Amino acid sequence: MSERPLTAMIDAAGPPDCAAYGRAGGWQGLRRALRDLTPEAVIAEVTDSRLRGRGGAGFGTGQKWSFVPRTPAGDQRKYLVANADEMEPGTFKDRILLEGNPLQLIEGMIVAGYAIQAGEGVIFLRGEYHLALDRLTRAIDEARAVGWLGRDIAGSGFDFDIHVHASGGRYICGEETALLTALEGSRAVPRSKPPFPQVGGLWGAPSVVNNVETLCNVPHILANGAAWFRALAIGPDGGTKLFGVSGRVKRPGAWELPMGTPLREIIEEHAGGMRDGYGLRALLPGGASTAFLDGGAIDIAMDYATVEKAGSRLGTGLAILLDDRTCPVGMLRNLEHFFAQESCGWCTPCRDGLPWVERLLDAIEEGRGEDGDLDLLAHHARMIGPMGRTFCAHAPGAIAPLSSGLNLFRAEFEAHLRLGRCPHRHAA
Ligand code: L3W
Repeated sequence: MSERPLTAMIDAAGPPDCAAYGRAGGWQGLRRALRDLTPEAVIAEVTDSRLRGRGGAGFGTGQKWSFVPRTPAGDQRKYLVANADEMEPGTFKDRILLEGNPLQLIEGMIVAGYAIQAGEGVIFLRGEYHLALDRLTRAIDEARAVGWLGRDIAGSGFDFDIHVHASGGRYICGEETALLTALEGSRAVPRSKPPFPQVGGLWGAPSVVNNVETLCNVPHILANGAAWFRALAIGPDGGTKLFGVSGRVKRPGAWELPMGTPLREIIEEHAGGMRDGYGLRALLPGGASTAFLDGGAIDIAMDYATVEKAGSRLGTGLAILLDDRTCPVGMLRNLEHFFAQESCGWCTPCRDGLPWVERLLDAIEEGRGEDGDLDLLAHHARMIGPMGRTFCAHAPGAIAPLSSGLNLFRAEFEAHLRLGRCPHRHAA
């Protein structure tokens, strides 16, 4: 039993085939689920493990599965969707799992499909992930050929198959309801919730959408038990997590570590610390749509509750660092440019508000800022930041770095206005 189960089989030689996967411990979780457990017992085991969604929101996985209505045996018009549309800036964890060990995801999907009694699984894959598409397609074909997919899997009477859908390429497709709309062939705009996908999802049928990393944990929970999974973590959550760092560190990358690993250990030991001549100014702990934390907050544990208490969110767990030689206003401008460009345009506050935010940041960074611009930015943040003003979390996610940045970088913002230029750019 590996203490790094998600990445134990990932190496430079490429992904294992079905036989090698089995020799290294694969298929045990699925065998146990199909042979020994009812769907309800699988859900109970996953709930007991404290696995929470690794896409960013951290919703309890077993709880999410439990919302799917039970239907008579044989009625399998339900869907299990793997969200592999990894487009969050600074986040590159699912790619490692997809390219490194696609069978782990496939096994997790079959177990999840059995738990909710779905007949079909879909992998919604980021369009640019060409190598992952190639490896997933091969792995699915091989799994089908040897009987792990298709009818009557391992003599259990359970039928399940998986298809891959390569995304047309918009950030909003990673939002679960927009993803389902895209799969149905329509323009990818989010739907209002409720109904949640678990009761009214793909083609109106009960559907569960889980992140790739979430599903990759499932075979290990079933093979080794919920107590083993809980014990992998430090603190209140279960399991390990792919944590990562980008920015001016010596070794940017991602590593599988216990849930709750101290942020200082991730940055200083695994990422090698800041590059010579650079200090840590602030960081986004879990992707571009999380709030900035001051560099002084480095001594927190990377678990959901602790990061929230510190004023941000664990998000995807891949931190983006801002160093002390890069302009925070310029960084925010880049982030808001991305979010404004990727707004799907469905709700007015998001469609019109984010480009306005971007224009204000452009002006301030280029020395054209005016008195009152900071108040106007704060006003926009209040208008479009709170959940519930828009159909989905895109605008609130976009506003998280802005609101926190306006507080944390107040002096830098004011210096731009006072000097009529970016102090960082001209000092360089
Ligand atoms: C039933 C309820 N189900 C919530 C389910 C819901 C969904 C999950 C999370 O994602 C995150 C954000 C960013 N009854 C339920 C319920 N659910 N209440 O739980 O739902 P929610 O609404 O909390 O979040 P969300 O809108 O699904 C927002 C992150 O996504 N993000 C980007 C992530 C990007 C990646 C990537 O590229 N790999 O992950 C952007 O906002 O962190 O927390 O399934 O159905 N009452």
